[in-house]
Amino acid sequence: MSRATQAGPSEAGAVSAWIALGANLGDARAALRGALQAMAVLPDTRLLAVSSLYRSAPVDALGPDYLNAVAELQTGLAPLDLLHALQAIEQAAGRERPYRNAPRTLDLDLLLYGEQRLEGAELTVPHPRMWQRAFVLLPLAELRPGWVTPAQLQAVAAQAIERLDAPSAWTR
Ligand code: A4P
Ligand code: MG
Repeated sequence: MSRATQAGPSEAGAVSAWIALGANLGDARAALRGALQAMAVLPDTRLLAVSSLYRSAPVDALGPDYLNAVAELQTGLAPLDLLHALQAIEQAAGRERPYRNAPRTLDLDLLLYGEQRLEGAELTVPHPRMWQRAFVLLPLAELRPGWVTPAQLQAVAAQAIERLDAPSAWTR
C-alpha cells in the first residue's frame, strides 16, 4: 500500500471513499495511472492510498484480461458529485458504453463512501457486486486490512487474478 503524506485540502467534513479502477482496452496501465492523477486533483479531495496493480480474468464479461486496483480518497464532495466527477474522468479517457459490461478504457466505481448506505437511481453504495469480485476484494483488503474478512476472500478464491506490481512500482 502506498499512503500519501503531503497536506491536502481541509479535512473538516471530509469522508474516506474507496474507488475501484478497471480497464481492459488500450493502454490500461496508463489509463489507471491517469485516473489516479485526475482523482488526486478533484476539488476538496486528496488521494490517500493506492493498492497493488492486479491482472484479472473478466468476471460476468467477455474480452481481454483487466487491470484492476483500488484507491482511497479523502473527499469533501457529496456522493453524487463524486460519482459525476468519476464519470467525467472515465469520459476523458475515451469510455464508451456499447453494451452492458463491454470492454472499457476506464471504469471507476464508487465502492464505499464512509459508512454511508445509499440506494438511488444513479448510485448504490456500497457497490452491490463488490463482495462477488476478487478484483475488488483483494486490492481493497490491502487498504483496509481486517475489514474484508477471510470468509469473503475465500468466497472469491476461485477467480483468476494475479498481483502484478506493488503500489510504488506502478504509480511512480
Ligand atoms: N451506479 C450505481 N451505483 C454505482 C456505484 N457505486 N459506482 C450506476 C459507479 N456507478 C454506479 O455504470 C452503470 C451505472 O451504474 C452508472 O450509470 C451509475 O449511475 P457504468 O460505469 O456505466 O457501467 P459498468 O461499470 O459496466 O456497470 P457496473 O454495473 O458498475 O458494472 P460492474 O458490475 O462493475 O461490472 N471483470 C474484471 N476482471 N474486472 C473488472 O473491472 N468490471 C466489470 C463491470 C465486469 N467484469 C469485470 C470488471
Ligand atoms: Mg462502472
